[in-house]
Amino acid sequence: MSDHQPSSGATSRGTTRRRLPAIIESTLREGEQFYGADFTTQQKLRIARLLDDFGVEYLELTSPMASPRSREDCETIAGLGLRARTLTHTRCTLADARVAVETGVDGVDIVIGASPQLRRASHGFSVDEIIGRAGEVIPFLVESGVEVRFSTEDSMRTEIADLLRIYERAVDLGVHRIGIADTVGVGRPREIHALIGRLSSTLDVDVEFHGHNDTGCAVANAFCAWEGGATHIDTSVLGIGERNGITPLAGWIARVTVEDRAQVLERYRLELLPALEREVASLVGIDVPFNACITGTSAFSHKAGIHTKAVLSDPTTYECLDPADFGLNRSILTAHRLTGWNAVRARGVELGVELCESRAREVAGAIKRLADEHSVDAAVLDELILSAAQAVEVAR
Ligand code: HCA
Ligand code: CU
Repeated sequence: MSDHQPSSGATSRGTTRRRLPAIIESTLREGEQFYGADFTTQQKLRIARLLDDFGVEYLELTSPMASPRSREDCETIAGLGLRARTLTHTRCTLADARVAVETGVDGVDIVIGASPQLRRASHGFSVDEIIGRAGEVIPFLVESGVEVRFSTEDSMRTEIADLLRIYERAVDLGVHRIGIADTVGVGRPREIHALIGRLSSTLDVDVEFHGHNDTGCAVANAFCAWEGGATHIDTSVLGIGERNGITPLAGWIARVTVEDRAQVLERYRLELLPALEREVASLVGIDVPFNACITGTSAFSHKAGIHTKAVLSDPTTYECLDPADFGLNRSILTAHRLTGWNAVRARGVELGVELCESRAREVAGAIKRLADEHSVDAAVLDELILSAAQAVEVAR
């Protein structure tokens, strides 16, 4: 049983229960744009199934226009009969939209650059021309019966008046969802909260947020987007994507688990997350970063004596998440100069011996002296504990 009780205040901080946003998992679209990603068909199918088992609500797939293989894979994944809805991502052209619908996906995510920078350097269209294109593509998609999302790339550097004009038209044309993309990771959490708040109070439509992590704000920005009214949040496994990527799935899950653990447990099979992240990391040739939320190697390790003492008596003192929810264990590090006698005694119990306080203090003191000279192997600590216990036995 979990030793984190909801009443402890360590989890479920939200007082009112609001529906969490749906996850649009973009490892198979944004993630393919990561420098180390070059997925084979089999690898894409594997990732799609793992994400579906985990419970994400949507899978976003690379545009079928990207390459012949991209098109075939998109068709194959759309035909798997997964629980997650499948989406593909296309430019705002009728030609792309037609092919997207032919792949059999449940929905199409249209994107077009809207900031002055992208209008100038990417496609050269004015805001009126963007609206004109939307007027061609959205009705076609709506009539095709797919779920339609219309997003402005680089929304955070686009004038709000331009965003409003574009989205008002998109909503009139019948889109199901609009998308705000912080394409260069420049958005501030409160600014995103305000923008999404304004859009969701002005327009009767679902709102998606896609945030890049260039300034380390991707999880905070996604969370503020949800607080502002976003109904859908984009993630990728480990955050992989262009440059240093987007909101990482595990970071998002950590954030919302703290907020509303019960709702997260109802939706997602959290115990599948560590293996999913390890597998995607190995497919793209990286390690899971040590500081990844939940799945990083040090995410649940405790070191200083003051911390370990408290964690041993009540883990919620220094953990806002329960590793057991994710099928993980915490680790109490003991063989170092910051150690404390409580941690030494707890290690003794794991080894099957009981040390009294004064013996445990002696061992802790010995470890500190050794560790001041050189790093101490965990086996050395165990030997010290066992010989201290033996000395007690002999003395009896
Ligand atoms: C891209 C850009 C995009 C699109 C996001 C969206 C971004 O690579 O096509 O569709 O909302 O960050 O703007 O990923
Ligand atoms: Cu992106």
